[in-house]
Amino acid sequence: MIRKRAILITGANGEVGHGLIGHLAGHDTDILALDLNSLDDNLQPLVRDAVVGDILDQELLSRVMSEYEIDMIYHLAALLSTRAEFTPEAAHRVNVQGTINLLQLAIEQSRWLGRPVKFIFPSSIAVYGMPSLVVKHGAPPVHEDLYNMPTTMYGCNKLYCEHIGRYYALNYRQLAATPEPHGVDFRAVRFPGLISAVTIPSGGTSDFGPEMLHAAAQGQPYASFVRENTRIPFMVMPDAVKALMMLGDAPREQLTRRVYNVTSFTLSAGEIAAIARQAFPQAEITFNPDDKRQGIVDTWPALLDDENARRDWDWCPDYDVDRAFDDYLIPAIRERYGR
Ligand code: AKB
Repeated sequence: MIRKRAILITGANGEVGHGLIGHLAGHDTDILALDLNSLDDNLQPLVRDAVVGDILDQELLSRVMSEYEIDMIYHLAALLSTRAEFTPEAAHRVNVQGTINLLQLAIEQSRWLGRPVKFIFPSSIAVYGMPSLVVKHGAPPVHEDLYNMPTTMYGCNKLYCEHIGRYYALNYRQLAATPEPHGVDFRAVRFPGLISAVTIPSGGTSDFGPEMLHAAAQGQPYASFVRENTRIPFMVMPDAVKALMMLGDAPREQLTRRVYNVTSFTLSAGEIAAIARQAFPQAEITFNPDDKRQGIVDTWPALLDDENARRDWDWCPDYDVDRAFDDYLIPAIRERYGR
């Protein structure tokens, strides 16, 4: 075989990447890990190759094209919502042009392979823009097609990438004399706030949840940048990885749409603080809302409707709120910090 077979994971050294590589490695999968930063030592043995580089580097992507036969891409690389607000134009380049670069790679690979390349894309609750707190807290679980009015560059990027992913899957070069023979099998999940026991997020606005928990376990004082009564949906990382895997494995004919909500539980910042204080009595948690970041989280829905994912590909979280903290987060975080 001239080219090495692999699945490509971009943003491989990020939070979701850690969880995904760990899970995939157990399924004897050859992984090509791509990240701006070098892969953590504990992940290196789990991947076939690890490349340090930028998804905006066309020369790098051409080298990937020449060296690897890729039939599946998990495109995780992104600048998250808070960080993107400080450099919105750079976020657009990374989050949108970077995604288009990877979709182009997928199209080219599909021509060589003679079949569609699966492109798994993590979207976000940031694509929603609830018009007011009254609407947010009065709304039933939000369906994918409602309130798609993002107020952040990141949310705009994710919503637009959902649409270009659908375009590459269904309408790419639609006026050409010979239509694209195979194309991209684009599939996306809209993640709620994600909480991992083994990594700490950076640059997100839902990060108050994981930040609070990890600070409490280390006995570090934590001042929440959102109000106590701020409620958004969350999911623990094992369920996020499960959702990506299930969506990727779902037979194409079962999918009635390309973008799906997934969720697990909704908690307020105050409820997370109560759980943290119970588990780590030395926790020093205060609330000092940052009006601007608060304003972002207030536009995100409190409840998500994930009925489409449940119907089309049998989605169901393994971790409800009790199991998430009792069986995963608290025990693993205790072990991580020796508390
Ligand atoms: C963020 O806070 O930006 C992300 C997200 C909600 O997609 N964690």
